[in-house]
Amino acid sequence: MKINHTLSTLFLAVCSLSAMAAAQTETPPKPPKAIVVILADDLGYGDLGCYGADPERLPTPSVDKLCNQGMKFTDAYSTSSVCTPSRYAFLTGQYPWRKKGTGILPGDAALIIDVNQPTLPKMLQKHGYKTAVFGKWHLGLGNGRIDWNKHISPNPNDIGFDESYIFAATGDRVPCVLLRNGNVENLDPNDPIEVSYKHNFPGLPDGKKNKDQLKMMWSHGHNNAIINGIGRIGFMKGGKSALWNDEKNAEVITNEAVKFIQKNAQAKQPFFVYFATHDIHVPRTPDARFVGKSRCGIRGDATVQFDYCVGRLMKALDDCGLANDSLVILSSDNGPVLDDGYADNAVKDNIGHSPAGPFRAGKYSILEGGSRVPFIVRWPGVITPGSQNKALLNQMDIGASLLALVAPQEISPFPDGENHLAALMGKDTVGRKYHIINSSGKMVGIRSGKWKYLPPGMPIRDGINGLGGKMTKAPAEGFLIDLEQDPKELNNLAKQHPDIVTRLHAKLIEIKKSPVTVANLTEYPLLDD
Ligand code: NG6
Ligand code: CA
Repeated sequence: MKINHTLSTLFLAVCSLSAMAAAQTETPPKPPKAIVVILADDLGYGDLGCYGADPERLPTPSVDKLCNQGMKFTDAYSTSSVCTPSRYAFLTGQYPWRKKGTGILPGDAALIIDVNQPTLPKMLQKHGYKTAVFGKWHLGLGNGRIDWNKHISPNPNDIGFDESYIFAATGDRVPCVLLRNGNVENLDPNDPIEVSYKHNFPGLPDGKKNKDQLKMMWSHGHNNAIINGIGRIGFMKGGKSALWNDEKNAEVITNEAVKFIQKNAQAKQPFFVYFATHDIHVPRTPDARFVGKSRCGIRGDATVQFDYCVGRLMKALDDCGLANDSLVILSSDNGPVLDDGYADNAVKDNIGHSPAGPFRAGKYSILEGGSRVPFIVRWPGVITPGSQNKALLNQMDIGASLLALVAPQEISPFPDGENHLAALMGKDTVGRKYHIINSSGKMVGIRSGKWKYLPPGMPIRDGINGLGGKMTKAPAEGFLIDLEQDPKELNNLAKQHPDIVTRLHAKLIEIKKSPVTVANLTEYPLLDD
């Protein structure tokens, strides 16, 4: 692929800057045998004991232990306040708003990561890691028209995963089936799957008119197909033997991840796990063992289930003798939400718990609650146990930072992700100079140091009930917040500090227009098997 000469020169200049940054980091430790990224779904900044949740109300002992053994980041962000763009950025190291079509995807969308794009798993593959993803994908599959009854390609294995055991989108979207390496599991060829996001199939009930068939009522949307007594987004026919069991999904996915850990540990093969748990996204369907185990309703119970899964993964690493030879990162794809479309009493039962911690709003918002997420890093022997770090980080930086760990001499192929290995190791407490805050699509603001700025007219969603949140707009002078003094973002200082507004506004425009965007044209083909 040809790249315009001037732009490619600029791109190389940017790359050499990041290579210099890598060189400035102290000699990195020997790469770990295992790298595990646990990415929860819709888990808020305040949803874990180690981030201030009351352990009596919401016990998360396994995550708290992980945190005590490692380092807790206070100022880390998901790249967007909704899933698809957030995960797109995590895997590609590119801001999602640079690319069209990275909004929340339906379950039958085409894969939005180009098979030639650089990705985190491809990079790790290249440096000797076996790579796998388990759980929620939500980045599309195939090229546009999916036949669920055949091998689906491209799939996660075409963008750098050696193994994949996933569901296509979310638990509330059809098809409600699991796919192993691009093939629907347990499918009976005599009962083929058909999926439509436009119309129902003749003779099948929908959740809108057949409420009596629902075991969990919807509050908005989620009234198309009825699968396992739950209304979903989208319609689906057939595939009965392949349907997942909502209550068992977390365990099933964890079993797969544990098997992968054991297999590779036994073979002394370095490996990478992207554990994309569905908890605590809707529909919240924790297994009976976890129901009532929190004192903040079903959302809390799903968090307890998430914590249990984390415990199992950590035990698997320990049992394989990898405790000190594994780098574990735990975070969430976006902020919290109470009512996200099902009448599951999450709002009513939440009393006394603050899902976004000290911050305001949640999922879908450009306010802090939308994308300021828990971020924990554990590597015993390398990272100081029980430490805390206020470095400004973006999940998109994980790729470039891991590259600096596994191949410090190599130039980063990630266009927007920065190398902050030093911060991950606890040697730097500053991190990014600038972080672009993204709600979804083109809704962007900027954070630098303690300042957060949103340009005039920027839509701001408030509240923690998702799409039900009240909408306002940043005023004509812009929206400038001192996050150290005002984590709830109540006091707009734009009029008092026009100089900072001008500087951050210019920077935001500069980054948005940055030629670094062309780096997604870089060929980064998959290695031959
Ligand atoms: C919204 C859904 C919500 C959730 C979200 C995606 C409705 C009314 N709301 O459109 O329930 O599925 O999409 O969540 O349908 S995410 O975490 O994957 O971004
Ligand atoms: Ca999410």
